[in-house]
Amino acid sequence: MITIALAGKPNAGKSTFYKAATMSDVDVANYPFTTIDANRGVSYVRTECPCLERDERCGDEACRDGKRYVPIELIDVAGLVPGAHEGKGLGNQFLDALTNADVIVNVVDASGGTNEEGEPVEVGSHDPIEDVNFVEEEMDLWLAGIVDRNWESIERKSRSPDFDLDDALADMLTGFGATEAEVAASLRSLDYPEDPIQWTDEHREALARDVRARTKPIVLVANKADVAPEENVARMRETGKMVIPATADGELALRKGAEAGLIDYDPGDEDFEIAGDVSDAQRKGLERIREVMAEYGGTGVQEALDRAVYDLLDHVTAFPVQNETRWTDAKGNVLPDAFLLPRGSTPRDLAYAVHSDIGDGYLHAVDARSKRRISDAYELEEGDVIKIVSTAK
Ligand SMILES: Nc1nc2c(ncn2[C@@H]2O[C@H](COP(=O)(O)OP(=O)(O)OP(=O)(O)O)[C@@H](O)[C@H]2O)c(=O)[nH]1
Ligand SMILES: [Mg+2]
Repeated sequence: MITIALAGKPNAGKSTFYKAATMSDVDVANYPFTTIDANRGVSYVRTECPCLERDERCGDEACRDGKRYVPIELIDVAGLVPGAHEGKGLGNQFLDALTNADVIVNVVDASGGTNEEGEPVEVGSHDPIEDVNFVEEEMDLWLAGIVDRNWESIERKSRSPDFDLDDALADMLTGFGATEAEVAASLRSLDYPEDPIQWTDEHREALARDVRARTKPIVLVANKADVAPEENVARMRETGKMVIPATADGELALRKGAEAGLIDYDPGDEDFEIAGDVSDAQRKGLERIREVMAEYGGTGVQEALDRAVYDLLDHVTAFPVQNETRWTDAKGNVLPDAFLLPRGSTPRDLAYAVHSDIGDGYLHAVDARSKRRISDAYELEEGDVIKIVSTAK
């Protein structure tokens, strides 16, 4: 499963985002370091369900009237302060929690109402731009530290006649979630001495920064958009990075309201409708959230997850079925599964994602829309419905 980690300064709203996105009960409070141990849970990215092309909607939890929710793993970690890679704040234990993340969502308090350490200050008095780069910087330097600490063993291995630098570095960096191909691409983009003994700190740091950028891309969430001066969001956007304005608090209120039957709202909707009896105070709160949604096209929580997976990681959703006419599995469930795969994946990759036996026994695949057999080299596209023919059941 794809893993998204929420990182950022203390008190920025990471746990609120997590709570809204997973609907699990975690501590949220207006002071730094509320979260100490990482929270892990299941959340979803939203896409269009192929059932929209058919007469009937799927009608299960994962598909709400054609809005399809595909599971991902979400991690909420302790707040990070500048110098964390050297042990400041809660230190680098939480950086370890980021090792198995595929993508990072950096939750920034765009309101400027918390300082560098996450302590509450007057709204607008801290410049959120300062919080944009330091997460990246801390991750880079933390990885550089790991590379440094492991370098002696690389030097030792380099004395062996069959030493290969690519392989040795790939071995060292797989723990960080880097694939062999990513390490090779990094090395191609850098200038360095052949002999590891001649590498300097600068060489190692350049490698760490490049590998980090390839393996842990970052989406910025401009949180607390409900109280943030508009110019703060605009200035965050001027950095050229992917920025999603959000109100995690607002999303949490909407999800709770929907659960209680007070409103009609599905995560990622741009608006909601009041459907139950609400008090005047509730109505006022909801209308305030609606204003923020109108300004930014939604609460931003679902959008941040979607953009992380579909844009930054460039994944597509494929729907394997057993019956290519009815789009069902053996039990008759319509479009029972959805898999997220990197763009460029083939039907065989999908078969392996379903089960390694199905992958091993892969014979061919059929496009359930055209009912035609598709080639082994076909690259899956968003929303493909695929029947896999395999010797395994
Ligand atoms: N106005 C506003 N406040 C928010 C929003 N999201 C979170 N908050 C508040 O910000 C404070 C911190 O929220 P948390 O979710 O605990 O922050 P955190 O980043 O997990 O903090 P640590 O665990 O200490 O690192 C709480 O008082 C939240 O209610 C938002 O969208 N708007
Ligand atoms: Mg927290």
